[in-house]
Amino acid sequence: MSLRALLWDVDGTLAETERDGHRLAFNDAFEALGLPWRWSEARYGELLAVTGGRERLLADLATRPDAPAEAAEREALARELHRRKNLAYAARVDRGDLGLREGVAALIDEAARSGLRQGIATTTSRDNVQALLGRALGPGWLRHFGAVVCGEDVVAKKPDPAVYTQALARLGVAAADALALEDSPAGVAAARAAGVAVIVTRSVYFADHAVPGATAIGPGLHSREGWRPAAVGHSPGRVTLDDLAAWHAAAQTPR
Ligand code: XBP
Ligand code: MG
Repeated sequence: MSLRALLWDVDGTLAETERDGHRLAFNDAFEALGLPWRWSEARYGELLAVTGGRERLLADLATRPDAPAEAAEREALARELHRRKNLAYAARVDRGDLGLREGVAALIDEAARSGLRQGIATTTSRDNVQALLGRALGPGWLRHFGAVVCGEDVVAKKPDPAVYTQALARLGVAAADALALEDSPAGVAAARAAGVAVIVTRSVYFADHAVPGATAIGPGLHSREGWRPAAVGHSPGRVTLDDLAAWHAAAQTPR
């Protein structure tokens, strides 16, 4: 069992999209529909327990006395808000508000040069992935990824393992030969349920959360410092494929 594929989460892992992108875009959508609601950073952090933007809206609407009482009306409102949120998100990405986290582009590039397969396994939509990666990596971004599995491709979103099992199937790689990169407890649970080892790059919203099942946890790919267990590479600098291969190998060893 050797490391043959990297499976990337998007939101929180490739970029800090939640606080600086989706949250603000949801607020843009509330404003555009003349609604007085706004999600603070803290409230959005609570709502992230619900994966999926439309599902998150429905969870919030269920708590609001000034939201429509009828379930069908709430559904329609959530759909329209979510549609507008995604347009606002794309506009924010397009004007350069959301760059990739440091170390991400270098690792994608290193993995590609080393012949590793790479896939995306995300709860968000293909349009949102296209907006983010098209802007960050350029129009040829898709050539790095043999599988892009998004929220609309599966019946159940994370923590369900479906995005991971589909990505593995499309890449033709066994779960034991892949490593997932995630930031959230739900994402880690999804990868583990698919039998894939996971490393966690802490994002702002999940900086302190317990993440049971992770093979390694650290502050981000930009630095080898602060990782548990420690990265194998001794020089300071970014996390490299050697570090990932060592964590992956350790995860395969029965304890
Ligand atoms: C990401 C999500 C998504 C995004 C918003 O989770 O839960 O819902 O917050 O995107 P993960 P959509 O990083 O674990 O994949 O509005 O397109 O759902
Ligand atoms: Mg995430």
